Formats: sequence, structure tokens, C-alpha cells
Amino acid sequence: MPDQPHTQRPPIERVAVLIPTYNERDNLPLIVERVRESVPAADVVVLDDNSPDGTGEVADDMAAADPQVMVIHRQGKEGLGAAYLAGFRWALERGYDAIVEMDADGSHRPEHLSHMLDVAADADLVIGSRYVRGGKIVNWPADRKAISMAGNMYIKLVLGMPVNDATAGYRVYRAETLRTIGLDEVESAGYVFQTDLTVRTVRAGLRVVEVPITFVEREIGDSKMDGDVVRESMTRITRWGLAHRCQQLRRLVDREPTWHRL
Ligand SMILES: Nc1nc2c(ncn2[C@@H]2O[C@H](COP(=O)(O)OP(=O)(O)OP(=O)(O)O)[C@@H](O)[C@H]2O)c(=O)[nH]1
Ligand SMILES: [Mg+2]
Repeated sequence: MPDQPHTQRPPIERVAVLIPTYNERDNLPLIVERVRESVPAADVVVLDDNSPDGTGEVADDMAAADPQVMVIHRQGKEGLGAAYLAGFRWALERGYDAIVEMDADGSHRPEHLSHMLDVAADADLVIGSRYVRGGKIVNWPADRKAISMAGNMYIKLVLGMPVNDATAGYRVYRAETLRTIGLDEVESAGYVFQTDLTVRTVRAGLRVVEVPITFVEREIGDSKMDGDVVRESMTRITRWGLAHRCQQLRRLVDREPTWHRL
């Protein structure tokens, strides 16, 4: 997206990598180990929704063995957005400078993170993007790719957003960004949460930078994506788009017509 005037941003010293989990017991140790190797200074915070497969206990064991691994246990499955909101509040209260979103299933390669953090030195939100030059998707069936690409095109069109991968779940937020956009007003609890926060960040006039990543489809465990996710996203995005256009129209109508002055 076009460069906005660069403002002086404070250095990023403390980083929290938030990993939401629901039934990821086999994936979790692998991803945590990769994050700890790739960015040793970063703390890892698992956000588990009381997974029936015992992911929470696996996380507890890792936390007991490593002071840089922490766990937030939530009561039950309330959605990805709700888990992230709890994690954001937790990290903001503890003074982290940058807060990272990363899936547990290996789709978001921790090996990209160091570069994303470097880019965040001069950005308010860094998105690990599949849909900029150099971005790749490995092992997605054609229909899944088509749904994701069409969804992103729809978002660009309806919301007039200059972001190519607004649904992406691999991100670095500066703490100040999360404070500015106001988390208390966010209602999206499911996957549409990602688009919601992208829109809020762009509309707040903050600097969003997309860096290309290679997204790798999960090899272990089951997806939590379903038709409801797509339906919820489309309904909300259409509603936001209409509300935005109505607002623009109202502003236009309220403006004093120039022919009055002729
Ligand atoms: N805490 C929490 N985590 C969730 C919830 N739903 C999904 N997740 C986690 O969010 C991440 C993304 O979920 P996935 O099922 O991989 O969704 P996806 O990446 O869109 O779908 P796939 O391509 O099939 O993997 C994973 O780490 C999940 O375990 C939830 O309700 N609560
Ligand atoms: Mg996944």
C-alpha cells in the first residue's frame, strides 16, 4: 500500500507470540520449538480453549520446562477472535512492544518471523501475505485457494481496502496499534476477526505492510474452518461495506452544495 509519512516508532524489545489452539496436541510442541529457535528472545503464549484432546496439558508441560512459554486457559471454544482478544489484553497489560498472531498448525512458518519483526520497525501492522509478489501457498486444494482469493478480492472491492491478504492470520501488531484501534468495540469472535482488525487499522490511518510468506497447509490435525465461517465473513463484510458507503453518501449530502454560492 502507498507509503504514509514515516513517524518515529519506539524500538521493539519485548515480543509475545500468541498461538491459539483447539485440539492441536501433536502440532503444539513442534511449532513452539520452531518459534523458540527462530526468535529466541520472544515469549510464546498459548491460548487454549479447553481443548478436549488435552492440548492445554501439553502446553502446561512446556510452560513448566521453559519460562518463556506461557498458557492462558480459557473455559471453552469461543472462537479464534475471542481467544486473540484475551491474548491481546494479557500482552498489553504486561508491556509487550509487539504482539504476534500465529496458527499452531505449522501453516505460519516461524522462520519468517524475524524478518516480519524487522519490517515492524517501520510499520504499525505487518501482515504475512499470501497474495503479494513472492507469496506462496503450499498444498492447498484448488477450491480452497479459490475461496480465499475470491474472499480477499471481495473485501478489497466492497470495503475499498488497499490490502491484498486481509484475511491472513500471520501478523505482527505493535502494541500501540492495538491500543489505538480500541479492542473494546470489536465484536467479531470468529475468523472474520482478522478482516475486522485490518479494516480498523487501515481506517485509523496506520501503516500496514504486507510481506510475502510461504503458507503451508497443515499436515497434522483437523481444520476448524467450515461453511459457517465463510457465511459469517461474507455477511459481516457486506454489512460493513454498506455502512461505509452510507456514511460516505451522508457526508456528501450534508455538505453545502457549491451552487448556492454562485
Ligand atoms: N483458542 C482457539 N483456537 C482456535 C479456535 N478455532 C481455531 N483455533 C486455532 O486457530 C488456528 C487456525 O485454525 P485452523 O483450523 O488451522 O484454520 P485454518 O488455518 O483457517 O484452516 P486449515 O487450512 O484447514 O488449517 C489453529 O491454531 C487452531 O487451533 C478457537 O475457537 N479457539
Ligand atoms: Mg490452519
